[in-house]
Amino acid sequence: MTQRTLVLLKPDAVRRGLIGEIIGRVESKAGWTIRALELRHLDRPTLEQHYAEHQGRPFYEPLVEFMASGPSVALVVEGERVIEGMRALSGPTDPIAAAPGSIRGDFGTIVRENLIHASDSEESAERELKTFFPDFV
Ligand code: RTP
Ligand code: MG
Repeated sequence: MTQRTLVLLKPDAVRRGLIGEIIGRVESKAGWTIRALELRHLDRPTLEQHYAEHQGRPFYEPLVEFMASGPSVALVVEGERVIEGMRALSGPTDPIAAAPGSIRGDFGTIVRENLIHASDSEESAERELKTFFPDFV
């Protein structure tokens, strides 16, 4: 089942020089391809829309601040079961709970600064691809 998903390398990943390392892991998965890629400093309206489900939670405001603190890398990745696969490659939200071998497990310690976002379902992927790459999809 070929799918597309929206991936963001968060500002901590860009600041720490981990773009190549993370993209290398994505490219290494058999048959997955990068269909779009851009270094982009995300603005507040985009982030508020992207994280609307978390509005009102205590971590929402610091999360939006962090995500607006520097450039991210936005990607469209296509391939076999890529939505579930990118979530597995990323690891769970808390990097300390993430297994070594996953991106968050190998490089993260802080829950907020957990390096990467990947769409969590087909519905989220469709919505997020429209938000971040409206001309592409
Ligand atoms: P994402 O949406 O960024 O792909 O991450 P996720 O699904 O694994 O986690 P989610 O629950 O959707 O949370 C979104 C992002 O908010 C930050 N966060 N901070 N307690 C906290 O301080 C806290 N909880 C979540 C993380 O950056 C998380 O990825
Ligand atoms: Mg999420």
